[in-house]
Amino acid sequence: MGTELVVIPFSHFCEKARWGLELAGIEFTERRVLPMLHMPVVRWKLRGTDAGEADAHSSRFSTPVLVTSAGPIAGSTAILRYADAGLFTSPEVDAWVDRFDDTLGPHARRMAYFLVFESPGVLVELAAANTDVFQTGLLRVGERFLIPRMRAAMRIDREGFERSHTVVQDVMDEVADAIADGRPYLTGDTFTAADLTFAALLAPLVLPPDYGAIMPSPERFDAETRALIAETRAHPAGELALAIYRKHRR
Ligand SMILES: N[C@@H](CCC(=O)N[C@@H](CS)C(=O)NCC(=O)O)C(=O)O
Repeated sequence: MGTELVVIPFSHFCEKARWGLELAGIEFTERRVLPMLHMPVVRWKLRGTDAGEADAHSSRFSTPVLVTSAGPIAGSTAILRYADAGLFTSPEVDAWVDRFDDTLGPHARRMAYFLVFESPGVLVELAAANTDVFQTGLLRVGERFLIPRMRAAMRIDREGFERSHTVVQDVMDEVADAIADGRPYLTGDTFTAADLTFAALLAPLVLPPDYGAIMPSPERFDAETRALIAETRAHPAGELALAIYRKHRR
């Protein structure tokens, strides 16, 4: 059996792993599952191992999981390290990656889901574009149960959105400060895991054209959301994320 990456296709943590594997030229197939449907699949893939770890924002059975002939590897950073340990060039890089995983990732996700849930039809469109007819059909009938569950699990409401927006802005300002001397990458002249992680985890808010799943176009959202996307893209940290996508994602 070949190497398989279990993903929630539009998830930015999954994009981070997928990007790392593609960049390293590792052959793999994707098993694309919708939120909640990921649970039995990941449980099965991790059976008999102690791989996977819950954290403040995700369960032990979260995606991505890479299933290799040597066993499963759970978590986007472990998969990125497996794909190319050479991207982790210094303790400074490790620290940025940890910071993005712990703050930018969960908070950008909460913002993105909030915006999707406020835009009727977008979640089903995401499923249709990135999974199969069966899962899309299930979502069509189950959406009204799934969305409240996801809202409760990740505290996705207007107040949470505002709080997360502040956190994301703080991280973006920190990134802008780090590159204010004109350096092309977060830690200097070399592209590292910090840059890849930052770009992938900010991606749902800047919607880069080369994202590894089909995402909604900004036109699919209301004026307020389109303004937020434009503002995020124009921020020096948003510009960095888009530049990293342009240079390193194909
Ligand atoms: N720290 C984990 C976080 C992964 C994560 O939060 N994955 C989300 C998708 S964006 C997920 O599968 N959530 C469902 C769950 O936690 O069961 C990583 O870097 O891989």
